[in-house]
Order: sequence, then C-alpha cells, then structure tokens
Amino acid sequence: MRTFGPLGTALVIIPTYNEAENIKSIVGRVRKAVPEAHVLVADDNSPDGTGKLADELTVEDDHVHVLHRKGKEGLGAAYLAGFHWGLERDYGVLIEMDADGSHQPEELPRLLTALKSADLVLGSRWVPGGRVVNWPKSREVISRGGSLYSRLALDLPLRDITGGYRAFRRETLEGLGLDEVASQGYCFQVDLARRAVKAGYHVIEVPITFVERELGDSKMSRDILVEALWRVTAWGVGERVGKVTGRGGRPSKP
Ligand SMILES: Nc1nc2c(ncn2[C@@H]2O[C@H](COP(=O)(O)OP(=O)(O)O)[C@@H](O)[C@H]2O)c(=O)[nH]1
Ligand SMILES: [Mg+2]
Repeated sequence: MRTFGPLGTALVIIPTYNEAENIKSIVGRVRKAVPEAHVLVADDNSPDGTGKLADELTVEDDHVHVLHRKGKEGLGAAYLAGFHWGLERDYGVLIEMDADGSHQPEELPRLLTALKSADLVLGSRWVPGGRVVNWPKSREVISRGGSLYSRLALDLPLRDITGGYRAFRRETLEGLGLDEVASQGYCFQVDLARRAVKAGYHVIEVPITFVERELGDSKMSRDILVEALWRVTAWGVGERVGKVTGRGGRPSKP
C-alpha cells in the first residue's frame, strides 16, 4: 500500500468562454465551499466580457486570479495554460471545473478527501451514486457511449473518462508529459486519464451529481465529437500495434 504526501493548497481552474451569466456565481460558490482554495479563471477573451467580470472579482479577493488569453483556442489549451500557471506557483493540487454550474463546488471537499489517498480523482457520473440532472437522453447516450468506447479501445478501468471535474496532485500533472498533449474538448480529458493510467498512477472515481447548465450556451460541437472519435481510435490502434511489435504495453509506476 502506497503512502501519499499532504495535499497542499488547491487551485481551482475554471476555463471560460462567454460565461458572463455564470462566472460570479461559480466563483462565489467555490470560495464558499473550499475557502482555503484559490481560483484561476482562464478566459479566452470572451466577447461577452466574462474576463472583465472575473477581474472585478479579484479586486476584493486575493484568492481569485484571472489568466487572460488572446482568443478562443479550445478547452484543452486553456487548461494547459492554467496548469502551467499553477505549477509555476506553489499549488499542491490542481482542479478542473466548468464555469456553468455542472460541476457543483459543494462536492469539491469530497473529491479532495479522496485525493488524500490517490494521485488523481475523477468526478464520475457513471459510477454507482453518480448521476446527471437535466440532460436530454441524446446527451446521455453520447456521453456514456464516449466513455464506453474509450474504456474498451484504450483498456482503461474507468467509467467516466470524458468528464471534466477532476483533482490532480501536482506531481501527477508533472508526470503526464503535458508538453506533448495536443488534444482538445472531450478528447483532452480522455488523453489525461489515459496518460495517468498508463503511467501507473492511482486514479479513482468519486460519484458526482452533474447538473446541466441553466444559463449560457454549451460549446460542444460536432467537430469536438469527431476529434474525440478519431483520436481515441488512433490511440487504441497504436497501443495494439505496439503490443504486437513489443513497443507498447503498460509502464510501471513512475
Ligand atoms: N477558455 C476556454 N473555455 C472554454 C472553451 N470552450 C469551452 N470552454 C469552457 O469549458 C467549460 C465546459 O464547456 P461547455 O460549453 O459547458 O461544454 P459541455 O458541458 O460539454 O456542454 C465551460 O466553462 C466553458 O466556458 C474555450 O475554447 N476556451
Ligand atoms: Mg457544460
């Protein structure tokens, strides 16, 4: 049984693109749920002024920070920039959370408790106790299907592989080879989970209640789904070819 070190200060990274209706509420909820944590809003120069609203929150709260990015480059790029920002500073835990309220900040203490004995905790809709509120059946089918396909294609012992409510130890992120990550959207989440499992990290899933947004628009698109499908398929084929030629397989714990 491995022992795990103390967690250190947490940084909750919230990527935003046109989340003006949600930003104040989500940051306020995080600050209330985990007062000792810091928040980093990674905004892609949202035309609706989300970045400016986030700046206003920093005036009276030194636990809130904003990373202004030049323009819309996708969720994965925003998270990578946010991770680098956090890793350059003294944070021990880096957390992914959507701005739209789908990931309830009130569940964060449970994720952090689980991280005390793990390298990476995934907030999971598809383990017992996890659920989704206000989703049309079509979205549930896409999401469950995406996780099932990734699980089978990549041989991952996980149920919710596309979700974006996660807590990483700093050392885990440092060991994932973030410089090589080029994937975006849902595929970005699959990529990080896959890298963590293959590197031998202890990844656990904690049930969450995912609440679909009430305000603003989803940025999910057909392109994001198509990218996820082809990348996951290519990774799966690559791993199988690697195993046959003896160049693949699962490395031992770093
Ligand atoms: N910075 C940044 N954030 C993004 C981008 N695309 C989506 N997001 C944010 O990522 C989170 C999840 O996006 P959302 O549209 O809710 O996707 P869905 O939950 O899959 O429908 C939200 O906080 C979005 O504002 C992007 O290109 N850049
Ligand atoms: Mg959403």
